[in-house]
Formats: sequence, C-alpha cells, structure tokens
Amino acid sequence: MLRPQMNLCRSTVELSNMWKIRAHGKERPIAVSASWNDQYEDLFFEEGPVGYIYDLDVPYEWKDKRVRFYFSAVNTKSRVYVNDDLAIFNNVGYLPFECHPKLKYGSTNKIRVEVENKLSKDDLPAGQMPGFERAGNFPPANFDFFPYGGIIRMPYVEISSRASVLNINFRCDKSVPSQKLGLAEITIEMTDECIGKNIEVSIGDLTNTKKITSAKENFHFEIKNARFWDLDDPYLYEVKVRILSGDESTDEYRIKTGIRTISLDDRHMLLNGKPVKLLGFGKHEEFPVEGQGTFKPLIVKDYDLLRWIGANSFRTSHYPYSEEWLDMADELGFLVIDEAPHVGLEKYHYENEKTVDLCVEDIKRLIDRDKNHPSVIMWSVANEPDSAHQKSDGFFKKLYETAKECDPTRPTTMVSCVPFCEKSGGPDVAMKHFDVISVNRYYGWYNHQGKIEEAEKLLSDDLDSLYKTYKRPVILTEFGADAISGFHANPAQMFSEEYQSEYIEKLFKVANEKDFVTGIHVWAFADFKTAQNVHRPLFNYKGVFTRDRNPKMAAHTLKRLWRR
Ligand code: GCB
Repeated sequence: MLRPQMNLCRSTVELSNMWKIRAHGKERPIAVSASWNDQYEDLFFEEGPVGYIYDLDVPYEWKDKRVRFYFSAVNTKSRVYVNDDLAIFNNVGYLPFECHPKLKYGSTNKIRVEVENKLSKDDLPAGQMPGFERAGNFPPANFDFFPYGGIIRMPYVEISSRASVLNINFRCDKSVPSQKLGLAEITIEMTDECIGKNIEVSIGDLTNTKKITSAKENFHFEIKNARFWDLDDPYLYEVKVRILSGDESTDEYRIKTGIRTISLDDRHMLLNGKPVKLLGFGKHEEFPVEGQGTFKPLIVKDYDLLRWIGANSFRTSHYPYSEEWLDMADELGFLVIDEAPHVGLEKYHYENEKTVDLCVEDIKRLIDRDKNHPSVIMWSVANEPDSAHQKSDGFFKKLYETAKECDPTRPTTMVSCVPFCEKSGGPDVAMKHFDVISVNRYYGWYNHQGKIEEAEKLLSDDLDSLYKTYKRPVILTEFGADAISGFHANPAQMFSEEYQSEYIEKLFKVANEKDFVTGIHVWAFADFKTAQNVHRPLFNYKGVFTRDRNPKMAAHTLKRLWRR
C-alpha cells in the first residue's frame, strides 16, 4: 500500500477540517489528527465506541476514477461507514488502512468512523489480564504509556486513474559501498488496468521503460558512482514511476529513498560496511493536548533536540510512529529501530490463535508501510514480552520468520527485559531467534535502588554474559532513571536531576567501553503521560527533556558525552 500523494496525476484531499465527535449523547467539534482524550475533560478516560462524523463533497468528476480513503492511523478498532454502508473494519492501531467505498457522486457524502479504544487482552498494545484489577494500572494498560484513542493521524481521500501504481518495493542490499556501486531492485505492483500500457521507472538520471505484461514488474538498476545514504550525507534519490498510455501518463508516483547497506558482524551493526554505534533514545510520540497524534512542529523540534544532544538514532518505542517521523529521519540522517505495537505480550497471546494472527499481520503491515525508508535499519517485533515463557519460543520464531519473509534486507530484533520483568521465571527463551540482542536494564533504578556503583558492576557483567552467550551485537535499548525537573539533591538521590545525570553518565560509560555493544539508547527522550499507578506521579519522568522539551541536567551531560 502506498500513502496518498499529490502529483500531476493524483489529487489528494486531507480530511483536516474539524470533525464532529458523537459521544455521551452530544455532538461536538473534534480535531484530527490527535487523540480525543485531552480535547474534552469528559473524554479523558473515554474508551468508545464514539462516532467521528465528516461531510465530504464528492464531485461528479470522481466517478470514473479510483477513489481511495486512506486512514494513516486510528486507535484502535474502527469501522468506517460511508452513507451508512460499512466500508471497512480495522483492528490494528498505529498503522494505515485503506478502503474504496461506494460513493454518491455530485453530492455530499456522510463519513462516520466508529472508534473503540477499550483495552483488552485480545488487542494490541495489550490490556491487563483479568485479575490485575486490584493492583493494576488505570486505565488498565499492560504497558507504560497512556492508551490514547481516536483518529490520531491524518485521513485522506486520493483520486487517481484506475490504471494506478499500488505498491513500490525498493531494495538496494546488494550494493557495494566500497566501489560506490548502487544496485537497486525495484518491484512495482499495479492495478490490472495497467496491463498493456507502458511503465517507466527512473532513479536519479537512469530510466527504464517496458510494456506491462503483468500486475507486478521488476526493474534492476546499476548506479555507478552512487552517492550512498549515510549519517553525514543522507542523500536521497528520487524513484519515479509512470504509467504511460501513448505519450500521456495515466499515473505517476514518486518516492525518495536512499542507497545504503545494513549488515552485521558478530559485534557490530555496519552501515555501508562500516561499524556504526547507535546513540540515542527510546521515546514516545505524544504531547500535551494532542495526546498521540501527528503534531508537525513537535517532530521538527524533537529532531532539533536530537541533533543538539548529539544523538544519531532512536527507537519508535512502542509502536510505529507517523510516517512524517521517518521522512525526516531519511532527510536528516538518523537511524531508526522501527517497532511493532507489541507491548505487554505474555502467555495468553502466544497460545491464542487470534492474537498470534494479529501480531503476524502487524509485522506485515509495519514492514509494508516503512520498507522504503533508508533510515529504518532494524525491525523490532516486540518490547518486553514474557520471553521466559516456553511458548514464547515458537511464537517469536514465527514473528522473526514473518519479518524476514517480508524483508530479508534488514536485521530483526526483540527487546527483552528478562530476567527482570519476567512473569514465568527462568532465562529468556526467544532472544536466540534474533539478529541483534536488545535488552532493557534498570540496575540502580528498579533494582539496587540508589546504588550507582553496584549498578555499574552488574550492568558490565550482564552485558559481558549476553555477548558470551549469543556472540551477536548487543544494544542496550533502555536504561534510565526518573528525575523531576527542579528536584535537586546533594549527594545525588533518586528522582533528583543529579541522580539521573550521574546514573546515565556512569552506566553509559560502562556500556560504551564494550565494542560488542553496537547501540546505547537512554530511556527516555522526554517525560510522557502514562496510566495511573503509585509509581507514576501523573507522568513517567525518565525523560532527559521535560514533556514540553526543556533539558534536564542529564540532557547537558549527554550532550557533553555525545557531541562530536
Ligand atoms: C521499560 C519499558 C518502558 C517503560 C520503562 C520504565 O522497561 O520498556 O515502556 O516506560 O521501562 O520507565 O519503567
């Protein structure tokens, strides 16, 4: 699936006017792309179903066109109705879906999206298992961020010719950086109406044309003296596809992508054949008032702060972010670990056919959406599952294989916190399936509280033993400490800015000295909203920036450690 585009052959309408929300017997204006929770006080804990209403004028000229409704993300379950006819049901949050509803041309069409965001063990990210009501979070999230709901990302209507490009898959993993040789394999999927017409594909100044004989065509390009996408020179090539009928183009689609290779040796991740160390954060895509949504100034601001602090990477913890995030990473030269919305997985999910299928579908849809971004260097199929449970072995093997089938060109990981947050007890049984060993460790915070020196030793031994066991590159995907901005203590004590700063500096240095540690991500980039429980005074305060993006002491410390 391609996202909608405005170009010489396609028109795209952003459904960005105020929508109406129908909830609690009232109809009120509501903004998309943002969550409903913080827009009205009485919707803060709303789980739906609520109705989103939009009147769309559909010109008569669209009648002979391909009209596609594209929802960038709706959290979490939704049914789209057009003029009261069900057009699609979607149960995957954070990822796009599309439909081609029956329309009334030359008339106003009523769009209604029924959205439900009730946490349950059958949906992902997962709700808490029954039995946790007394001691658990409210809302009952089996994860540590606020379960925001609504049409969180922009919906579009795209109008194109019936002879249209449907998908583009760009691969360049066979390229040879040392010879500056770019080898690109481009697969184009099209509607059947394209068959018999011509297709023209170009990259840079190379162009190839052929007659379309099937709905899928492959192209190979050899780009001599290629300019490789790299952290210091994130050069993007334009790939342009045109469907031609005689001299006229009936459709066109352009993507910007980069030529680069990602590979591994037994200690490092290699970008264009050279070891690269990931320095950065796990973060969240959320902000006051908008909740989870696409707030473009925030994206710009966060990249500016990532640059300021000297980071080169981040993980889209714990769900896929807006596509705009990846566009910017491509353009600015950041490396992204792209994570599926799989947090809170446990035994129930491994044993239940429906949740297994849902996870497989998430992975396929994540990779389909993000496969052409050079910034995406690795897939993460889950964060902190109960990977000590025996059943997680087969489950994660399946997710690993799914990711590899969809994309053999990128490494795949699973982020483990075993043995610290396991439910089942015992060692991790699923990590062995993955290309990179990613672990979250909180020595000096959740265990050995307040004792940074002990934490240094424990972390060091732990990392060494992981490498000894797996002989693969290791990423410390999370370590961190809460600090409430303005809390100070001498000597450093938990929750003070001093403690967070000292903890991050000392543990960073421990991990940084080990050459098999190919990445170090601090948890977290900024403070964020989460569900209520006694450990969280309104927010998770592990950000090195406050929720409104002001630096804490630890941010200055990292800037000193990271800026080259
Ligand atoms: C973790 C989780 C993350 C939490 C963090 C914390 O291990 O992956 O979602 O927010 O710890 O602060 O406890």
